[in-house]
Amino acid sequence: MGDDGLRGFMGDLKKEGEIDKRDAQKNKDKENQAKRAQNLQDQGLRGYLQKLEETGEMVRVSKPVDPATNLSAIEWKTYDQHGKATIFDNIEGHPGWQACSQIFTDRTKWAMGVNLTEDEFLEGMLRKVAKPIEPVMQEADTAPCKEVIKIGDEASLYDIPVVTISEDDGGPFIPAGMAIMKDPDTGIRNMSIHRQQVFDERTTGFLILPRQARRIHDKYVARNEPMPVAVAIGAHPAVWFGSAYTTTFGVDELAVAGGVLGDPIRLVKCETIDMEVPADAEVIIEGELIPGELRHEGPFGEVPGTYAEADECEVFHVKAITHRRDPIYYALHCGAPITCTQATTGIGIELATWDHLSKVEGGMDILDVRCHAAAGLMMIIIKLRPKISGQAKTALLAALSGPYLHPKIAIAVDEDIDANDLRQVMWSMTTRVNAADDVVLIPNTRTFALDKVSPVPDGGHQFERMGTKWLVDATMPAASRPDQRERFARAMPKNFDSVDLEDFLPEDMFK
Ligand SMILES: Cc1cc2nc3c(=O)[nH]c(=O)nc-3n(C[C@H](O)[C@H](O)[C@H](O)COP(=O)(O)O)c2cc1C
Ligand SMILES: [Mn+2]
Repeated sequence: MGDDGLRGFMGDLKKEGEIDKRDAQKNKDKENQAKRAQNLQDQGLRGYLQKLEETGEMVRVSKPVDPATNLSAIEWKTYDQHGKATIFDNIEGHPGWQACSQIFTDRTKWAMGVNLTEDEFLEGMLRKVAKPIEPVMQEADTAPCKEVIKIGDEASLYDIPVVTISEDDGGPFIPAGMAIMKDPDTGIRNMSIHRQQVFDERTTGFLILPRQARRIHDKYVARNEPMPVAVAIGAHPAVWFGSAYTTTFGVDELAVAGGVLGDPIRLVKCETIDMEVPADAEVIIEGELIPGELRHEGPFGEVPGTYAEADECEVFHVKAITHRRDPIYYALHCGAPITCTQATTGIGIELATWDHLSKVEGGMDILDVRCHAAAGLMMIIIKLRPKISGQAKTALLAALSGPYLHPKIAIAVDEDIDANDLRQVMWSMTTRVNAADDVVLIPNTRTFALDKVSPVPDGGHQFERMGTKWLVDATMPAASRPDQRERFARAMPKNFDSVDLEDFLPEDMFK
C-alpha cells in the first residue's frame, strides 16, 4: 500500500470515528496491563522482607553505615546476639539504596519465605522441587528490574553498596549474585552462585568450582567464545533457593524456582546479551567472561568460617547494570558462621540427605535432618527412631555418602531430641554414646573442598581434600528392645507437657 492509499484508509476510519475508538481501546489495554501487573504474584525480595519485619525477624538500621568498614560487623552481630536479619536504609555514599543481610539464616526464616511450616519443611520442599515449572517471558517495559538502565560506560559497580566482609578479605565482594548462563550446545539455562571480587568499576572476579557452571564454561572455552552471564541480585526466596540447589544437569534452576514458588518465574530479556533474568529482581549485572582470562583473587572468608587463600579465577566484564528505582542490595555475609551462606547450602544438604535416607533399608523412621550452619556445613544430625539394632549406623553411613561432600561428622539422635538444639545433641553424645561402640572413624575419604584441616593428597588440587569421616550413634537402644530403651529416658520435669508457663509468669513476657 502506497502513502496515498494509507492516508485514504486512515481518512475513512476517521470518518467513522474509528481512530478515537482505537485510541480508547489502547488506553484501556494499557490500564488492564497495569492492573494485571499489580495482581501478579510478588516474585521479588520485598514481600519476604516485609514479612520478616512484620514478624520481628528483621531489624531496621537507620543510622548511617559504611559498607567498607562497619556494615558487615553490624549485621553479623545482630544475628549472632539477637537472631535477627537486618535492613539498612542509610548507607554512606549510596543515596537511594538499601541493603539487607542475614535474611536466610535459619529454617524459621526459610519456611516463612516459601510458605511452609517448619515441621513440614523438608517434605514440603521436596514435593515442590520434584515439580519444576518452566518460566514465562514478560515485556521488559513492565519489569521492575528495568526501572533504571545503565549501559556500557554509564554502568558502574561503585554505585552498588558492595561490602568488604571479613577482616582479611582481598577487597569488596558480591557474594550473592545469581549467575544465569546458557549451555552453548542446547541453549538450556543454568543458574548458580559465584563470588565476585570487585576489581574496578566494570570488572570482577568470578569463581567457578567444578560443578555444572564449570562444565558449561568449559564448552565456551573449547569454542574460544566469550560466555555471556547475567547476574541477578535480590529475588524471591524460591529463586534464591533455585540458584543454590544442585539439580540434574540440563534442568533450568529457574524452573526449579518456579516449582518452589508454585508459579512460573517471569523473565525479561537482557539489554546487551542474549539472556533472560527474573523481572522482579532488585539488580541485574550483565556481562561476559573472556575465554582463558584469569586474575588473582582473594583471600575470602568462606563457608567453613576460615579463609580461602588467594588464587586465580575467571574475570567478569560488566556490559550493563539495570535495577529498581529504589534498589535493595542483598549484602549476603560469607565467613564465620552463622550466615546465610551456610544456612542456604545447608537447606540443600538437608533436602538431599532426607531424600537419600528415604531409600535406605527400604525406608526408616527418619524424623528430621539438620545440617548445622554453626558447624560450617561439616556436621549433620539425623533424628530417627531406630526400629532395630544397627539401623542408626546404617543411616549415618548413608548420610556421609550422600550427594554432598560437606558433612564429615554425622550424629544420630533419638526421637525425644530436638536436632536443632545443639545442647540436646551434646547431652545425647555424653549420655547415649560409649565411644568404643558408638563412634566409627572412616579415614582417607573425600571431604569438603574448603575443609582446611583435611589434607590434600600428594599431587592433588587444593579442592581435592581427603580426610576422616566419623559417625556417632547417640540414639537409645532400638525400639525392638523396649526394656533397654526405657533406661535412657530423659528425666523431664513432672507434668512437663501439661504445665503451661503462660498461666504463671508475668503476661508481658509472652508479647
Ligand atoms: C552463598 C553461596 C555462595 C556460593 N559461592 C560459590 C562460588 O563462589 N563459586 C562456586 O562455584 N559455587 C558457589 N556456590 C555454590 C553454587 O552456587 C551451588 O553449588 C550451585 O548449586 C551450583 O550450581 P550448578 O550445579 O548448576 O553449577 C555458592 C553457594 C552459596 C549458597
Ligand atoms: Mn545447574
